[in-house]
Amino acid sequence: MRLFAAVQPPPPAVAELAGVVSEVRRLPDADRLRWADQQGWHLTMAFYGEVDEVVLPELSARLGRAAARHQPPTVRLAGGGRFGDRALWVGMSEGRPELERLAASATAAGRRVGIPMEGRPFHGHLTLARTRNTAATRLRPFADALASFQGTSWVVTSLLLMRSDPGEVGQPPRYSPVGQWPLGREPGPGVTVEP
Ligand code: 3AM
Repeated sequence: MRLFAAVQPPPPAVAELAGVVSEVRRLPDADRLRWADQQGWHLTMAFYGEVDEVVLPELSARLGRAAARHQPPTVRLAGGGRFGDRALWVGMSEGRPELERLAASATAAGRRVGIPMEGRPFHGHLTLARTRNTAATRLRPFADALASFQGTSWVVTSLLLMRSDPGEVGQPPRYSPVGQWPLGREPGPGVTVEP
């Protein structure tokens, strides 16, 4: 299964961002983009790629211990940007150093269970939309429209292990949580890990 570690904004932060995104989606050509489903909005901490299920218990244990070592950071989503004309994202104005450290721990957890981790630097973004392979759409107007966005701050309370499954043709991938661990304290018996 295709896995990555992430943190997710809480419902009020999702609602706030959804309001801004609905404005941005009124721009010309917005319907040519593949907009991420807001239920799956996340900040990626580490990308593991295709991982054999047998690794899941050890990866989960390591992610739980890593999460426990990090105090819950306060983060704020702000501004917009793009990766070339491939992906449109909202950035962060608060909490980036803390999330970068959490991302380093999530990356180390993957490496220790034998996943070949790429050395991509942490960026600190929440992907909102991707362009379709077949249609070249300029993302700059969308990124510009997000430039003045300053979200309300929120506290990251947990680290998630997410599974990514390909969506229908033309649709974004579907993300589902496989495990979730609290930040700053030992995981209790209520932790869910579903292979
Ligand atoms: O939604 P974002 O952009 O934060 O871009 C992919 C997505 O992150 C990223 O993993 C997340 C879930 O798919 N991703 C995909 N392939 C990747 C790779 N080879 C990758 N990140 C790093 N290396």
